[in-house]
Amino acid sequence: MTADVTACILCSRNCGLSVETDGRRLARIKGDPNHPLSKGYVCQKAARLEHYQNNADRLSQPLQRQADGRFVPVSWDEALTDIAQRLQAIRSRHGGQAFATAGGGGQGNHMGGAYLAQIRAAMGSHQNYNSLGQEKTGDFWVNGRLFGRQDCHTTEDVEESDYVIFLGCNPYQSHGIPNARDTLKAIKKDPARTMVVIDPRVTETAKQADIHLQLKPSTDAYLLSAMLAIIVREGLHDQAFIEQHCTGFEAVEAMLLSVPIDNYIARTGVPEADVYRVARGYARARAGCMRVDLGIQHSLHTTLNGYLEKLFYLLCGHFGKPGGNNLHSSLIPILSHTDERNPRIKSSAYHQMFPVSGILPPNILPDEILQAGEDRIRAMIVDSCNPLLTWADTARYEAAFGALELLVVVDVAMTETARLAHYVLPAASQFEKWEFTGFNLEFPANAFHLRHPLFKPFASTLPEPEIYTRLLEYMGELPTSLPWLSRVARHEPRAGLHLGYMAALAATLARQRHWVPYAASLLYRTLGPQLPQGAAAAALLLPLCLAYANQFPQAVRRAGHRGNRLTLGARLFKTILAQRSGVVFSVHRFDEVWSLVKTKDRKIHLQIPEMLAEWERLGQYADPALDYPFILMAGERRSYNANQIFRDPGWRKVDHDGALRLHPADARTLGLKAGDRARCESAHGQVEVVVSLDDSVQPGVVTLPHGYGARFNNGDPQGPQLNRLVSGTHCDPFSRTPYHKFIPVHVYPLDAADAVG
Ligand SMILES: Nc1nc2c(c(=O)[nH]1)N[C@H]1C(S)=C(S)[C@@H](COP(=O)(O)OP(=O)(O)OC[C@H]3O[C@@H](n4cnc5c(=O)[nH]c(N)nc54)[C@H](O)[C@@H]3O)O[C@H]1N2
Ligand SMILES: Nc1nc2c(c(=O)[nH]1)N[C@H]1C(S)=C(S)[C@@H](COP(=O)(O)OP(=O)(O)OC[C@H]3O[C@@H](n4cnc5c(=O)[nH]c(N)nc54)[C@H](O)[C@@H]3O)O[C@H]1N2
Ligand code: SF4
Ligand SMILES: [Mo]
Repeated sequence: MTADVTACILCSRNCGLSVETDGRRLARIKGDPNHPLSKGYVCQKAARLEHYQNNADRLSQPLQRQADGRFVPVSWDEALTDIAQRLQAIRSRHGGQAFATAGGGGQGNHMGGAYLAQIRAAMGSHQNYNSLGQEKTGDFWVNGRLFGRQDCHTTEDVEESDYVIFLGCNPYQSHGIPNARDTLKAIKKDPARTMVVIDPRVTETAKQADIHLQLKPSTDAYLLSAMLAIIVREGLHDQAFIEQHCTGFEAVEAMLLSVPIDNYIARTGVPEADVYRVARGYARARAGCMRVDLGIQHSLHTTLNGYLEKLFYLLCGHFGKPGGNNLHSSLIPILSHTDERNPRIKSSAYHQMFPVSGILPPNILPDEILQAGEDRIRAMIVDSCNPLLTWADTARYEAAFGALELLVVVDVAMTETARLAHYVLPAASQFEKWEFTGFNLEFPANAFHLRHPLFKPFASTLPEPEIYTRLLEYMGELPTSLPWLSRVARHEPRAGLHLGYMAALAATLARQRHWVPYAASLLYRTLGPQLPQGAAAAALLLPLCLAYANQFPQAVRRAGHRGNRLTLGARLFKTILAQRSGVVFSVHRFDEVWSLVKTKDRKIHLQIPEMLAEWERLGQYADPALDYPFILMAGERRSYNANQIFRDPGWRKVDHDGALRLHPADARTLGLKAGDRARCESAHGQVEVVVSLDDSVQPGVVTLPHGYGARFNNGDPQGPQLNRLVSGTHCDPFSRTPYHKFIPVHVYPLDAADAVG
């Protein structure tokens, strides 16, 4: 047994882990007390990571699909030669936009995405589809308008807040906030602090709350409008804050004065007194804070919800202070800024959909492959993503991916998506390579964890940095050796902190401008081999650390790092490489939030015409009058689901079927008992489910977990394949993010004889 440290890869918290390894096994897993953010905290899921590391679906060699559908092993050289040639042919015949990527990183791995982006650059493609485009891009778009750039990302200081609202999120299960269960317990225990949950279900978090507003599904826009209107009409908004920091309040105020408060509250089904109590309580709090997630991002009015939620804390002045909502700085730029009003930003061919933060929405992808005629997407690389199960409309994805001229899947395991690929390329697992994520979203103190490998990769697997660098070389975009840069890196004195190398790199890129997009691979090939312990892939962090320290020298120094203008970033890089449990890289002051606002006047622009127009329309929508007796919330986070990261169903200690939660009164009407099988049918498709009786859901509402339905070891689907129920058009008209939490369905009892085929 060997003791070591790493991090959990199952959700964006990436809690530090202290592990014991036994050969190729993760034998014991506990929280790492030395991790700067999680400080020893873990939830029950981390202990099961051995099922990710070792299971029957792990890939061990490159595979090529034959005409008869069988996969045969091929060498890396054969696979990459053929892929490179086919990509080049598609680029010269149809242009770069005929190529797209999907994924590029999951909950624990963003290293590969930086290298994959280079293939898009080589192809001249802007088509980047990933899962953020099916949940968060509406939010990012609103940030772009309010704060000036779409990468102005907001965070929440839940720990210091005295009035926390959890809106459409269930941190007890999904986490998303630091050390969620401990943090919730601390708020609950403190009589001076208030916890409000706004959720249609009595969730595990709602059970801990002081106040639960159990609204009807997808009525958040009405509830938020009513609360904002109450606040402004009662003069509880923070006029001094608005005057000093915002523009455009008049338009928002005019809208709020016209909101029919009683009517909107009635639509939500929440008792009126509770709505007034929360509006007043939050507005008057010393430090109010809002945490949101899929409950408002996978439900009706997604983008408007994001706008209203942000108005909530901005109008109350709960922004830019301890215990409020804030912006944060980023070491790893996982988001970019692609304002659709800029004529240089390219839209998709068929839907003419614009990217947000550089990301296109998965809901349009099948049409961009199947409907766009000559301008269609013909080739794709899918990395760290399983769209067949995770993106809306499984059947349509099967057709679309089946129609591609070239589909390459880079994954650690044989997935449903991989089964459709021409080439399946086996990646080393996240415990077999250097990894990190860009999920460093904290303010004022922010931390970064570069994880080192615990195990050697399987013989014929490769880490993504090697896969994509080789592909660039096979495509002739980069030479296989760069003797001068390599020599500079090799002969640099240790005390030089790689600054001589950086000057040489800059000189090289000034001469060879077409290599600029390939800086990650250049660093990997030339500086990489000189880094300690084989950390070659992490070389790309050097320029990021230099840029960060250059931009925020005081924040880096406050975090305890030393150095002058030139050396501070390079030292930070060295510390990140050396510190195996993670590093605090910045400590901001709260007033620095204003330097993170990127509008020209450094003010927050409250008036967003598109949102005001949609807000105006809100009053005209009828109650969604439906021919279906139930609303399905498709994609609940539970104790034993973790996206599609685990394939072996044996990882689950409970809820093996991913059961449908059904209210006991509804079960009686339908004649269903716990454990019975049923058919859940939407306008679009159907899945077979096992029923559990549960009075945490409202009558007329049912829920299913996501993360099920994998065909482990080529067997039958384990649990519901949710995305068979959803059409790609069931989405927010603006951001095109899916309405997974509002799917009208029927539930029919199933006889043993008539299984869903
Ligand atoms: N255990 C576990 N944790 C995870 C994951 C996982 O798969 N499993 N996935 C991770 C990922 S990728 C993400 S994005 C996060 C998501 O984390 P969350 O968004 O917190 O998780 P969900 O359970 O999908 O949805 C949150 C809540 O929204 C509520 N809800 C449904 N409809 C509405 C509505 O109309 N209005 C409101 N206000 N609420 C509504 C649901 O009842 C649910 O309690 O979780 C992360 N953490
Ligand atoms: N109906 C419905 N659908 C949903 C949701 C929902 O609530 N309802 N939730 C959505 C949300 S919020 C999200 S974020 C998505 C998540 O869905 P996806 O974006 O598809 O991502 P994951 O499930 O995290 O990861 C998928 C793949 O990464 C692979 N993988 C793991 N480690 C590595 C590695 O080191 N390298 C490579 N190359 N591959 C690796 C795994 O084997 C797995 O196949 O699902 C979405 N789908
Ligand atoms: S699943 Fe999330 S909260 Fe749980 S241990 Fe892993 S990273 Fe931490
Ligand atoms: Mo997500």
